[in-house]
Amino acid sequence: MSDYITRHPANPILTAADIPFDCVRCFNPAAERFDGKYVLLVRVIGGDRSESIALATGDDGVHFEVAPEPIITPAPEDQGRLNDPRLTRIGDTYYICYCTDPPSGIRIGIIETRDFRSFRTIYRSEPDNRNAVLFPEKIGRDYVRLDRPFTHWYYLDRAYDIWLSRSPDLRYWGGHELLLSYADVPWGNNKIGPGAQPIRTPRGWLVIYHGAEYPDGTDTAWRKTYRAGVMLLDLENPARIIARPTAPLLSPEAPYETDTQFRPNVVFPTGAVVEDNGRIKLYYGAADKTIAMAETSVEQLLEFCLNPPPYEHPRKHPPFRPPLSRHA
Ligand code: BMA
Repeated sequence: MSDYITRHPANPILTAADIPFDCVRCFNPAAERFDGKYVLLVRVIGGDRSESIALATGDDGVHFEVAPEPIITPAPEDQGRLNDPRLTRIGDTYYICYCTDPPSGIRIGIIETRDFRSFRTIYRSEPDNRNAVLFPEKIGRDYVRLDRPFTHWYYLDRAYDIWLSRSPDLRYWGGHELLLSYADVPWGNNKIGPGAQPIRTPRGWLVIYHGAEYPDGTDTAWRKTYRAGVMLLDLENPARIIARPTAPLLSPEAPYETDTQFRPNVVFPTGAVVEDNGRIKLYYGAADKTIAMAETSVEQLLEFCLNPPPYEHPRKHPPFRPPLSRHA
């Protein structure tokens, strides 16, 4: 509970028990509205560790019914790996950015659909990239996406930043610019990545992202903490950060977020639905096991960005290289 966001009392709103096919964990949902309903695309892990995406629909954004079969399954070259979808509606078309991480490399892809029945893959990146999300409209002449390429060379595999890319047609991507460096996020000394689809407001684009923090310089066991944060980007040039509170928006505290059964201390935001009155439902994976939702509003997030409260993060370990962002 904070001045800026409130967990829903029904959390977790979706668990493995709600999935009508083989599922041991479900989390990291994409979220949108379609045909008058709330739609979640849910990352599902089966008992044999297989991955697929389930379709959940509902009328109130809290209670969902899950379709009896997965609606998206990995392509043969994905070797069973397809996960962490993000949904963006542009006009009448819905675009699903997803990630695949077989041994041949971690890639992002874009699937388009108009009806959540037939799906067409329109783009696959080179390795290594993860966590892509599209802006809901063209900005200038281009479609714009945020993503998180990997920096393996030189910086000891621990320097993951958010980048911005542009495309005339969603198939060919270029104009890559660094948006935010992990080293600028005190609670993200390892990685950051874009989360939910950007939200247009009169003051700028609200972008909810995640940050991962190592307690120290090693990662031999699962000891990272994942939090959600928010920043405000310029409407015309979203590669420019207007405001970014130092404090996280949501940190793992609730029992379903700190649950030790699989990966404790994970809040992983992946989808947001904005109501006509400016209220926002933020959907996120909790402890890589269940799905939770927290409520906020455009007004609250703008207030958080533009009048940020003082915050000092108890840094557990310094970042592995200095900040690089131009606008932080
Ligand atoms: C990230 C991704 C997410 C996952 C998160 C927390 O690196 O793998 O799919 O939810 O870690 O484990």
